[in-house]
Amino acid sequence: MFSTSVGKTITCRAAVAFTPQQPLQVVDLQVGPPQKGEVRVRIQYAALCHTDEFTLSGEDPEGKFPCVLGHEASGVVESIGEGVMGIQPGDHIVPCYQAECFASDRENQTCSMCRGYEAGKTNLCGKIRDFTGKGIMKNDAHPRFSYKGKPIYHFMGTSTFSEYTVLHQESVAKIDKSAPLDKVSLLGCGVSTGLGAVCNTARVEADSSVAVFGLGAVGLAVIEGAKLAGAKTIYAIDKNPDKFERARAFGATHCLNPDDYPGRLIQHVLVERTNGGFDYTFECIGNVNVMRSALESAHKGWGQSVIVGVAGAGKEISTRPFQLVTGRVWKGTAFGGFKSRSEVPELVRKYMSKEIKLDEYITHRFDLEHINDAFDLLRKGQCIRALIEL
Ligand code: NAD
Ligand code: DAO
Ligand code: ZN
Repeated sequence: MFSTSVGKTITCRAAVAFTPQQPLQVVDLQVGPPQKGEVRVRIQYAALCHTDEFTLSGEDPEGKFPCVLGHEASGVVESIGEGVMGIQPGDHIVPCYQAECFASDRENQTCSMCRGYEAGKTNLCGKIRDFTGKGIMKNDAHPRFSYKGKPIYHFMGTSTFSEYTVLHQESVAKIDKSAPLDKVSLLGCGVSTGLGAVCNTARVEADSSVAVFGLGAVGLAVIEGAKLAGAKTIYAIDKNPDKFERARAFGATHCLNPDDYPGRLIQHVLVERTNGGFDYTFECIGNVNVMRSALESAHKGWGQSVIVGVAGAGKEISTRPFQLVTGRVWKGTAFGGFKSRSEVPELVRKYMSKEIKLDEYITHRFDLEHINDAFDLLRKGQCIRALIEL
């Protein structure tokens, strides 16, 4: 089906972020053929995540402009470069901003974080990170995108707001072809992150108490994960009360708006109401003040607080050290601790067997030409996941 484009530059529609704080421009973009170790993908669906908006706002120190944003998506492999192992044209895939490298031959060694002793300690991969962080490809240190002869940078090694993108093979999770590509696109970021924060990072146990700060897709997935883990009490906290109905439907047992307690620190309200605080708390906003509230809402002696939200450039967290001396644990998570290429296919299987939700997170659908309308909804807090069909 793609035989005429193989080895050639493709011109396709893509939403380009030329400068921070400006609407994306949907233009005809050139996408070069995949080089050694690369995979060119026809993106089918791409959702908007808060992190895309964060980068477009100019807050992300790694945001390199002009670029193609987008990192939560699904698609079909159009062609592969030399040396790509285990991926074929026609394969259905989920791009993974958090890479994972596999050993395939002597030339394609794994990084130290993906093998042996260290591999059991982290899902972070060091193989292509230096390049994805700079918006370029490892093979020649250039981007594959160009517009009017000028380079357009990649974003998070994914750049999914384009009909075609080029990925390092380390960023490609091959999935079951019978899975609906619209739904499983969400497994590229928000839902996987929330579920993994619960089951991999915190390891929430049955009958425990949980507080979730921020009820976007990530926070809802934390609620879903906590319910699956058998948590007895799940507090859902957000300044937007419109988020409460869905949070309850996902499994929240209590909903709370900090604005209903003027003049009080929300951690004091929560500790009082729960007779000492929670076993596990999750910050899913990216606000350093809320990160402190989440830590201080964790129970003295054993409570764990997980930072999931991404804070603005230069922001720092603080608390009184005595909060940690007295046994609270502060942690963070990237992609929920999942090893992306190995574990995304398993998450797809869980969706197919109805063990996890995805449909319920999709609140809006747009075509690529209307992507800025989707960003407006995200900024106003009016969508959970808006899906762009490409
Ligand atoms: P979102 O914008 O859809 O949801 C955030 C929610 O927080 C909204 O409901 C909003 O009303 C609420 N909120 C904002 N300020 C608040 C406050 N002061 N108190 C209480 N509630 C408040 O975002 P999302 O897509 O769910 O992402 C959440 C965060 O997770 C973002 O920071 C995103 O960058 C980050 N993220 C991290 C990872 C990771 O791997 N660590 C992965 C995906 C997303
Ligand atoms: O330095 O190896 C590394 C990992 C960097 C990527 C971590 C990203 C975590 C948060 C991303 C926000 C969601 C898209
Ligand atoms: Zn690696």
